[in-house]
Amino acid sequence: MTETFLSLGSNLGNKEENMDRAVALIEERVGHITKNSGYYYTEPWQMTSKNTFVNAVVAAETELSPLSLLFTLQAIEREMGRTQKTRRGVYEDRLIDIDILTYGRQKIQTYELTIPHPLMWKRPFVMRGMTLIDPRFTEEDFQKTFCGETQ
Ligand code: PH2
Ligand code: MG
Ligand code: MG
Repeated sequence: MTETFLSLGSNLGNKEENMDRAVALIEERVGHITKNSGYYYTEPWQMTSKNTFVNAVVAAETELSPLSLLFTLQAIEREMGRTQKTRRGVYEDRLIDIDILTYGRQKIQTYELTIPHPLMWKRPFVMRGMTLIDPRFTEEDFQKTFCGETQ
């Protein structure tokens, strides 16, 4: 069993309902959700859009391998109607986006996956969820916990 932190976001359609559905599907297919930041509202970060986001961070206990986890999350996104992710490298509005932040303490760098998520420290909409889960999480603590002392 491995604890994985996931970031969720929606800025199209019925955002809260999209998030509820994604959380239910994660619980069903990924594993039991043990930590949940709850929903919070954020302005689009590094993208031009008038659609405010609903974001959340959750942690689930999973038996899936990192790659199966990725494919499972991508299947959930597809089933929920997500089409393209970026257009010419620019972030698009989306019904649902689920990103893997961490997978245990593992560092993974393959063609498909970079874990921990390389941008998580820079993204206020992710760090807000982390600190809602545990107010003691600072970027420094998190780096130590998930990336080792030296990074
Ligand atoms: N996701 C992005 C880019 N920008 N901004 C907010 N507020 N919330 C997001 O989930 C988000 C974003 C890329 O996936
Ligand atoms: Mg994303
Ligand atoms: Mg994504």
